[in-house]
Amino acid sequence: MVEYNEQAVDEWDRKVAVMFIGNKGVGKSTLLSQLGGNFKSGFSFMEGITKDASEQEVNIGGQPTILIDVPGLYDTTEKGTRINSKKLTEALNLGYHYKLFFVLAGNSRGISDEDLVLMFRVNEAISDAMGSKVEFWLIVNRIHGEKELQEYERHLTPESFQKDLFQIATAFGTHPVDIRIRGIVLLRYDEKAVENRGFYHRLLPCVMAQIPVRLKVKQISASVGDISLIKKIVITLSSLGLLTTIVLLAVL
Ligand SMILES: Nc1nc2c(ncn2[C@@H]2O[C@H](COP(=O)(O)OP(=O)(O)OP(=O)(O)O)[C@@H](O)[C@H]2O)c(=O)[nH]1
Ligand SMILES: [Mg+2]
Repeated sequence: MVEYNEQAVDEWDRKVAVMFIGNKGVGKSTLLSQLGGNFKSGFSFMEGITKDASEQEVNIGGQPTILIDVPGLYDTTEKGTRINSKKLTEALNLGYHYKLFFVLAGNSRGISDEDLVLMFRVNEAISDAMGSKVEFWLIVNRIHGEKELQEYERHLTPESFQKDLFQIATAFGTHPVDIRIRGIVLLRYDEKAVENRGFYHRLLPCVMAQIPVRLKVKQISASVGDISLIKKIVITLSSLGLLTTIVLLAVL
């Protein structure tokens, strides 16, 4: 008689889901559509375009894969931000094996405060519930021009990102950094690439390489106040950095 281990069968049955997490307008829906989905995208100054989480099943590298599109996290209002946090948390708790990506938009200052605090809040919710490292890929989308691209190539590494996030986590409170960045994809702003799914070949290897994880995530506790708080922290940290440099120079 063959005995089935119900839990093992359940694990086997779980589908793989790709999820792009980021703030509004960074290009999450556009990039998921490049992977074969058909998600609504567009430009909207105040409100995000994607209002609810939605799923579409596609075939990636011969494997049926669920693409999950979610709203951007931070909204201009407290209520909107709370609703988005809830929807994002629910989407992370659907029970799939998740391949996780952070998407951020190219910015002349590297990683924006809004993107950094989003990653901190997601880290916090994951740390509370998982107690182990969870790997993400980082996609920097809409990089404008060769110079900006070179700046990213030169300065942004998984280690530099890890350091930034650790500083923010320390300044915000006590949370350990349980997010690990496996790799970084840099995508230049490109009208044609968006029209003809030209980013597919850049995204596919990362999706294939990413190891799916099972998640149990606590409620993400984002609030609009985070943005002004992080601005203060970043200013304090950079002035502390300046202070250290001045002290070091004085000692030398
Ligand atoms: N030309 C060009 N447009 C892009 C690129 N990436 C994103 N876009 C455009 O940027 C706008 C915002 O993209 P979305 O995919 O809707 O962004 P989102 O992150 O899903 O935004 P929300 O749903 O509001 O959270 C759309 O008009 C896209 O067509 C790019 O690399 N090149
Ligand atoms: Mg969207």
